Amino acid sequence: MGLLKLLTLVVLASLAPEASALFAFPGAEGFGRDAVGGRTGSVYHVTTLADSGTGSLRDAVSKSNRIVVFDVGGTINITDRIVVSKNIYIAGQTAPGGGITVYGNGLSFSNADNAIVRYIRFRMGKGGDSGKDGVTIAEGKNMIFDHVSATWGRDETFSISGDVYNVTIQNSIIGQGLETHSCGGLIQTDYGVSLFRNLYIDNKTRNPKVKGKNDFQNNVVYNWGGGGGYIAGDSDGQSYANVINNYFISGPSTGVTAFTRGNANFHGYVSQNYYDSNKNGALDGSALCVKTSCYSDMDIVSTPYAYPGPTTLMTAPNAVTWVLANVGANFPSRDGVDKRLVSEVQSWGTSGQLISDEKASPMNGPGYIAGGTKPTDTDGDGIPDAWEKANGLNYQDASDAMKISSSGYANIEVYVNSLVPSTNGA
Ligand SMILES: *[C@@H]1O[C@H](CO)[C@@H](O)[C@H](O)[C@H]1NC(C)=O
Ligand SMILES: *[C@@H]1O[C@H](CO)[C@@H](O)[C@H](O)[C@H]1NC(C)=O
Ligand SMILES: CC(=O)N[C@H]1CO[C@H](CO)[C@@H](O)[C@@H]1O
Repeated sequence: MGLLKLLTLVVLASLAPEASALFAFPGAEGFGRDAVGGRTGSVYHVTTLADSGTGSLRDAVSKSNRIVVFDVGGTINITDRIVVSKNIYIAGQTAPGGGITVYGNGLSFSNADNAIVRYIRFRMGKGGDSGKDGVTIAEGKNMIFDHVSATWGRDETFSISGDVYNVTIQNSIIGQGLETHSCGGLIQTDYGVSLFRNLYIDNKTRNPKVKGKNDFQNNVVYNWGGGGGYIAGDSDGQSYANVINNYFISGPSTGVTAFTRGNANFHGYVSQNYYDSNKNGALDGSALCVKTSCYSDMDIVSTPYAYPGPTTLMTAPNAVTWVLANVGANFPSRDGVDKRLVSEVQSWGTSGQLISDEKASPMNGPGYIAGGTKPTDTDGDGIPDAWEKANGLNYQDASDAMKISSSGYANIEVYVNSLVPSTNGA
């Protein structure tokens, strides 16, 4: 090989990582971090809490290539399920007031390739379609869910099952699957799911149930029921999972150990997973032994799988502190349901329940979410005047929102991402 050709290759190789280093947003991690959302599309304003029609969330996600911002806050009551198109960035952090809760049925992200979904609550509830999930992904690729609160699924609450490639769920709450199924979710695909810093809570079973290629780090699992906490596969097929620095805390409904139903087909790299089984009102668990007996007969491997892991890995006790302080749709603020769930964990074993009707829960349904007022946006491009002025944009020119900035992100992405933290963990 000639020297020039070699040099060219070296230069190209050193450029390549930078070119691909533009993650979905600053702080996007794991298999789904490359999702591009609506970066090359247009801005769509959600202007109404109505279930359908112009300006509704349903309409917003019905066509691909959109960055969805919210001019209103509050509860969007839906009757039918919402089906999300490809290349959508749902920027829930732009909502005024108390943010956005979607209540009454679930959402499908099947084939919603390149979805970016942040700071929004999906609360399906008993009125949703029987036998359906709160959030479903049955096929598709490159999706990332960040600071999402998903509860009250009638089948699974958040389910990924099928030919699904490269998905991350991070900093999210998955909880209170409704009885009789009461499931956190199946997470089963051979093509990569990352679960980082999530809270799984009050599900009878599948918190989660994992099959395939999976990276499970710094999660907190609380008050799983008799069906199990982390369920390792349990049938044919081969699974390859990292299970690192998670904390499992038993609650009033818990009657089985943290890991169940593993077998020799489930290959797990396990490290420093804490288990507090005594329900004594204090967080005083300790690390599980690194033996198949502590991990329900899974095949324990000695090297971690080289998956795209979290930038900052916390110890399991530190992950509990961080997760409880930051998890879920916590911007502009946490709602009553999430506050209640976090307080259940903080009872360290004495409070929490599995429910069959969200109205019968202590929260009595999704609660009231304040509407708020959106900041002044003269040109209506989704970026408030104040931010445009402070950042060298023209508040009277709507065309600058979708222009790509020197960062590689569209200007509006720089704005929506600036509203919330760009790092995870501490
Ligand atoms: C949605 O339903 C709840 C009751 O479950 C109600 O309090 C709220 O006002 C409804 N929101 C809208 C926008 O209709
Ligand atoms: C999934 O991500 C990996 C990189 O982490 C990439 O090599 C692969 O092509 C992606 N798969 C799809 C279907 O996009
Ligand atoms: C075994 C167990 O804890 N089951 C619970 C599962 O969840 C429902 C509510 O979703 C409870 O009612 C069950 O007791």
